[in-house]
Amino acid sequence: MTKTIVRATCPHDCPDTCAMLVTVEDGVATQVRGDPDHPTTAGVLCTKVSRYTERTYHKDRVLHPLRRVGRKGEGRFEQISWDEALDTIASKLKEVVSRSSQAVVPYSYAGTMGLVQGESMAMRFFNKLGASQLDRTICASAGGAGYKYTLGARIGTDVEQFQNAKLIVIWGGNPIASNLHFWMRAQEAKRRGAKLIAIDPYRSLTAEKCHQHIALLPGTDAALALGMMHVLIRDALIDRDYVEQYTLGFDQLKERVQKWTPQYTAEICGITPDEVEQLAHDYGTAAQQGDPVAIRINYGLQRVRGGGMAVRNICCLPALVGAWRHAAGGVQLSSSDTFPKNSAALQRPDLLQTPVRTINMSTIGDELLRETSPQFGPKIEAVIVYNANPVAVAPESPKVAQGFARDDLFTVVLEHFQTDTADYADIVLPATTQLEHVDIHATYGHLYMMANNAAIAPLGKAKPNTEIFRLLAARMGFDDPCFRESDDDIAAQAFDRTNARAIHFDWDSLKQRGWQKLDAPDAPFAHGGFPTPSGKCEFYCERMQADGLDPLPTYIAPYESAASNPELAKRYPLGMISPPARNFLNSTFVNVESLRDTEGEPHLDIHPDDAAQRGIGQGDQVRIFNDRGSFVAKARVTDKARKGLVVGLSIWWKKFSADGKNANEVTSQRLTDMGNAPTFYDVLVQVEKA
Ligand SMILES: Nc1nc2c(c(=O)[nH]1)N[C@H]1C(S)=C(S)[C@@H](COP(=O)(O)OP(=O)(O)OC[C@H]3O[C@@H](n4cnc5c(=O)[nH]c(N)nc54)[C@H](O)[C@@H]3O)O[C@H]1N2
Ligand SMILES: Nc1nc2c(c(=O)[nH]1)N[C@H]1C(S)=C(S)[C@@H](COP(=O)(O)OP(=O)(O)OC[C@H]3O[C@@H](n4cnc5c(=O)[nH]c(N)nc54)[C@H](O)[C@@H]3O)O[C@H]1N2
Ligand SMILES: [Mo]
Repeated sequence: MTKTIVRATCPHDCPDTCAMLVTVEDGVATQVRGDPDHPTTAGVLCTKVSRYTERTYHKDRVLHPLRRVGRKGEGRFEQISWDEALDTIASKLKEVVSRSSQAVVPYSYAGTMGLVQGESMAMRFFNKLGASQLDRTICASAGGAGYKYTLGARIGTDVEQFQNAKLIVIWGGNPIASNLHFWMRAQEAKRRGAKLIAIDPYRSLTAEKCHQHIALLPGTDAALALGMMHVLIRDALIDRDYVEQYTLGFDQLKERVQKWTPQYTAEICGITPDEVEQLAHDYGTAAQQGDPVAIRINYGLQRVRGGGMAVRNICCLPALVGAWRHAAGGVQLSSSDTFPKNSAALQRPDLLQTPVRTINMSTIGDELLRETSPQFGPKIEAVIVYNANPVAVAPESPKVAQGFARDDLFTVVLEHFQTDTADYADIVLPATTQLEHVDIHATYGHLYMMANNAAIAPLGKAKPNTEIFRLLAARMGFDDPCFRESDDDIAAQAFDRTNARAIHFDWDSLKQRGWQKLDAPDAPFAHGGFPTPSGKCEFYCERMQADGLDPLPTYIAPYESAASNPELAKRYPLGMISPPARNFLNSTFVNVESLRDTEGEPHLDIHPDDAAQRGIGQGDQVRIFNDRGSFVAKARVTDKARKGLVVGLSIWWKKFSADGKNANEVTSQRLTDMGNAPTFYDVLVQVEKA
């Protein structure tokens, strides 16, 4: 028997991007565990990924190319050969391109975060083809925009510093479920005497374990940050020296926050004035005593109309109190921009001959249902989906499903499994999992470049995304040398070695070692140096004004809330959010039995008063609905959900629920204030016993 240990990287869309050690016995991966030497992984994988072999060897893996034989959505397919599949796709694409190349649309997100399997060969292919570009907005673009306006780039506090903080504000995140290795640091800080505060409308697993939980109304975070700034300035809890040297627009900010008294703030946020006062005082006083104060902003607060502004306002806080002076102070949203990714080499935008339109992935429902028009261009005729499951995850799912059901649409899906989206495909192509291919990773939650070696040979007839697009490129007659590069060739170009942060990057040694930290400073903004046009933290931001936004921090109310839309709230009085379930990764892993069994079935958490008003008891099947659609779930009557709010942990595959639907039946395609992102948590519904 041969037994080897292979260095790999978790590919999933999670800030933690763990270093994995894969045990391979006689060509079979038998165990996946966290690398004990990797500082952020620290030998620990989440429950989901420690079951990665169950997913790779799952009996339902798609291991052959398939052609649809049933109706779209029905899920009946037959096996075909790779030659037949690729010939069918190439001839169909040539036909569509002869009318308009922009009628072809790629649809991908972060099924794998790998730079090789995630973006390289596929992007090159679509650039060369002249397909529509895709704006990849479904997750992080609202907050990303707000962060960049204020601080210049997505660079922040290193996760490895958080254990040294004396106060940690966990803002709009549930790290026990979705950012476990940050939570391990926060726990260490707690043991060393730090205070942990969660800001979340829901008593999540994390909120439950913090010292304090501020359960504000969804979509009101921007207001809370304004209220905090009011108190900090009023009570002189600011770092005058830092503000003077390294920020822009303090006087205008001071005037702006004048009206944001604790009383006014509290009314908007649905909390008490004391909570506003105390939060600001905890934060400002600790900072003034010289203690590191850190904020972990996550994604929960971004999925509402004013999501971008909320992140922007919060990003003003550390500069105001001088928290950036400490390595363990400041704010972390994402570490993405610390990585000097060489996107031009990976994606080859130069292959695109003429300018093309951009389709927003977050409104794919509307996009698929649009006719040809002078404003929007040609009707979409072909979609190639990879690394994504839009029929389950995109907002306003009834329209998404209707769009994918169009008989005159040609759909190809590259997948591991027969997902809700794959059910609508004309051709399904079997893709390899992370154990079967090579990749290199940047991350959004720590500062290590990560390598993934192939642990085992591809199962069945599966091929890596790169190889599939290589073969398609050859059939389309694309002969640029970049379409012949190997996965190793591509990985070797992933980071820009002329950038000081990646000066020591070398693919061959990274592959052997598994991971390597970027050469980045510990306290990135201790002495200012913000990558904004002014070089300062911009309380006042001219770029925002140029983009038609308020240049100063402000509050943008949700589209759908009792306060902002009382008419709608008469019919649909309950807010609804659908954040990630602990045992799923978006819609990935929902089909892994051991994990689905732990989650049970789709649930809806509802406050006892709201349940009683509707005659709903513990465990009742309920119907959740609004003008866009409806879905059913089992009621969990609990005060974890604040009154007026229901919570449906997600993202279920539609086909695993009682009525073949999920939470996205009722979410809307309206977009955020900046970044063109979806507003998944900006939803009013009514609930009734099913
Ligand atoms: N186990 C697991 N881990 C994951 C994922 C997963 O599906 N499962 N998904 C991954 C991905 S793609 C992402 S983007 C991240 C997302 O993970 P997080 O960044 O943690 O974001 P969410 O889970 O969307 O929301 C986190 C918390 O925000 C709260 N929230 C909702 N609305 C608001 C609001 O208006 N204000 C505030 N303050 N809080 C609000 C929710 O109640 C929830 O408890 O996690 C990644 N990690
Ligand atoms: N209601 C509601 N909707 C949401 C959210 C929410 O909180 N609530 N969260 C939103 C967020 S934050 C995000 S990021 C999106 C996530 O949306 P998606 O990025 O679509 O994520 P997944 O649902 O995990 O689907 C990824 C798919 O990629 C496939 N895949 C993985 N690796 C590979 C590979 O190497 N090759 C190929 N071909 N396929 C691969 C997996 O099998 C999986 O089916 O969902 C969004 N939708
Ligand atoms: Mo996400």
